[in-house]
Amino acid sequence: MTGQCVWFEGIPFPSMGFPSEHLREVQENFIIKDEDVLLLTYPKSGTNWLIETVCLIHSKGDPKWIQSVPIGERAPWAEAFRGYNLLKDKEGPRFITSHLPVQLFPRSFFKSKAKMIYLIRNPRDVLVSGYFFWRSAKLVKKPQSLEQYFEWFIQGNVVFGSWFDHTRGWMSMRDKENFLILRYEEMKWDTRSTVEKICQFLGKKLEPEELDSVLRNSSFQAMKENNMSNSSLLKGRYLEKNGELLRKGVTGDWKNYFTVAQAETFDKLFQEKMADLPQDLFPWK
Ligand code: PPS
Repeated sequence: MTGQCVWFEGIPFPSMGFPSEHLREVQENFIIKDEDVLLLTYPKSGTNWLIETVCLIHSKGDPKWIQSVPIGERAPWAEAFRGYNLLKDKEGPRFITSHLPVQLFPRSFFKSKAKMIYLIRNPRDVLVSGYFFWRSAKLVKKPQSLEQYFEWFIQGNVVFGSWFDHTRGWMSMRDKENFLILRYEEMKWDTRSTVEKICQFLGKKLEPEELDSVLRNSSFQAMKENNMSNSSLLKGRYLEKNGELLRKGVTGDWKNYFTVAQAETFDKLFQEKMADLPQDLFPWK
């Protein structure tokens, strides 16, 4: 995958839209303001679902905004050249999305009071989701098989680097007041409680019918039907015609794809890399 990538400080980035001088500018000079809200994920962890949810909380469940403005303009990606330019000129509290590992993140954040939500997902499902996505993306060397992508993923030879390093890096922030960790799995299993948790973290109060509307309009089906959120705008330039951001939207899909040997290899690696972190951070099976 990394054959066609741009490398910055040892991390591979997609070949279009992430020039290294720009990544340096983001790291050194992008000013994060106290009132900004940051949405941080490793790719394929449910980023777009989190954005949609936070935008709907902001609009108190009114779907007008999410149905009229592309998702990438509502919460631009800081590390993407285009996203950064949108953010620089934005007034007021901003929603900022990023897949950056902690060591490359804008330095100003670490001195700010800006709130960050870090969404993680079972890396086995991240791997499967990534395999299907990158196979139909135009920005990277396409994997030829799941077997090949499995090897790339466990070695960290994928865009934005190793899942293990990314997760370990950001987990070091977990005791900070302005840092909320969410899991894709808990969002799936109890979406309502997760949305309430986000509201509490952001200091937002929703009426019951507003909360219902957030849940209805951020569902997998609603997002799949919303052309502002379903990646149809990416087709052509970035994605092949058959590329889908909203593929299945389930937990545990890796069980349909991993061989027994791959599952064992993955378990062993997970143990090696993550054993010293509290295991209740990772509530998946
Ligand atoms: S990206 O390209 O990194 O920004 O992708 P990202 O949004 O992080 O992850 C894509 C996966 O999230 C799933 N998704 C959802 N699941 C449940 N409900 C909703 N509303 C939802 N929206 C997106 C999406 O289907 C991708 O997972 P897979 O397993 O491939 O289906």
